[in-house]
Amino acid sequence: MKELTLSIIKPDAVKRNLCGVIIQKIEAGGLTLKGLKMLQLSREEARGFYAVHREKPFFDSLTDFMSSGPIIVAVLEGEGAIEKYRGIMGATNPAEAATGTIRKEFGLDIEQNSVHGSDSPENAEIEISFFFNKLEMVER
Ligand code: FUP
Repeated sequence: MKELTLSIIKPDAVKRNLCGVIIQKIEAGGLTLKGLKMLQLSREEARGFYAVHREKPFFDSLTDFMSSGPIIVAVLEGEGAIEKYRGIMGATNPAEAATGTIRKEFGLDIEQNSVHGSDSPENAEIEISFFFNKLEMVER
């Protein structure tokens, strides 16, 4: 089933000029770009995006990091896009991620792990609408 998911190229990866190679891996993995833009979240916006994690010990550090520099947000489309993209990303902790995954190749640590991807259809819908309106997503 064709599905949509939200991808974020995080500040650590944008800073190191890794946007191109990461998008290359996404496209080579069979996912199609449906929307794409660069922006920088405010601290409050980052806290809103990660609200589900607000009770976690890493919440303050994570949201400071996510608002520390520009990010690229993208809507990806494909067959089983949510699971497919999580496979391309690799495990949350780069040290545990499989060879060839984005997080294994580029992630610095469990916080600065280069990319985000939605983990369920419900969250994909919430996360896509956090960043994109209808005019910013193309039919293709
Ligand atoms: P994932 O879905 O793989 O991004 O992982 P989680 O939803 O478990 O975590 C969301 C984000 O919180 C991760 F991308 C990085 C951050 N995190 C930490 O900073 N420290 C931790 O111990 C766990 C997660």
